Amino acid sequence: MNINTGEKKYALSDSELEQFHKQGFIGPFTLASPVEMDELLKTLRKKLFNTKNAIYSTKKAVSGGTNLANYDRHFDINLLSELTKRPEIVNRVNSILGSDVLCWRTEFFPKYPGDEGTDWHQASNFANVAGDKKPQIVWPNGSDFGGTITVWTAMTDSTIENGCLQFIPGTHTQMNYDETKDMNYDADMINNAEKDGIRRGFFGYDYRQLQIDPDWKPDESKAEPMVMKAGQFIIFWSTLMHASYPHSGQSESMRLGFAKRYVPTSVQVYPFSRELKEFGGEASLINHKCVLVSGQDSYKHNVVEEPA
Ligand SMILES: O=C(O)CCC(=O)C(=O)O
Ligand SMILES: [Fe+2]
Repeated sequence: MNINTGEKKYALSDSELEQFHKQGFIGPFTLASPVEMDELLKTLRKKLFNTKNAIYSTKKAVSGGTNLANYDRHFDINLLSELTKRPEIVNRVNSILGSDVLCWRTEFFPKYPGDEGTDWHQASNFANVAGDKKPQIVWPNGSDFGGTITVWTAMTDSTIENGCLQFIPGTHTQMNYDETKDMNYDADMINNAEKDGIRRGFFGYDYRQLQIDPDWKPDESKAEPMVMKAGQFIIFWSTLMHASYPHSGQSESMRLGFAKRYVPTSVQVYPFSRELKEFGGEASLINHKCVLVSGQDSYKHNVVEEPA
């Protein structure tokens, strides 16, 4: 079955694609107006509280920051499933990954007033926080690089003051972190660490533990803030050096991002894992599927939810 195979109205232009390959990200683009996104978020909040049908609700999933309770709610909330398939997003992802694309994970990234920023990090195969240290995505033999395309949608305004994303352009082709190294989870670390004068952490981990060179430091002088209006989204390689500012607490409202992660159908998702153990929680992957958001799946590597 096919979806999103018609006219690619929102495809990236040649110059946008060139820019994407050069800097590792492109955007922001607009999905909805701030008023529309605000309405959507109001509806969504009520649904998010009802975790009865959330696929990871059965086992321990701690709350606060990013964690398993924030993962993959597109399986039980239609509104989120629809978001992952929006042509404004998928057409552009197709320009990068080709016509046959899976969404394999969605995640919320909330920052409440006073919350620390997100550590600088890069993710290639996502073994980084996995308790079993197994790669969560595996590209075909011969691929020179891995990673996933992340589409991060601002569900609220995202500003320097309330913790917007930061990128270091052009850093997506070389990993500064070794995802096979161990990282300790410690919930007491959340909102409790300062790194080079900035309050930052990785939701209970310290991402610096994965550094290939323990003495290396990201060149923050090259970092760019990704200021976005509610309803805008940005597209980036997970291998791009990215982080976020702390929420300064000057404003009372939270910042919320909804990340959707995409790979081509040739990629194997969770090939070695039957459960997720990360961010202090654990859950079975038995109800996990990849969602085909465009084209077709001729590889059959993964359990795939096809369009109705
Ligand atoms: O929103 C954030 O602070 C971090 C987001 C992130 O790391 C991601 O989407 O991969
Ligand atoms: Fe990330």
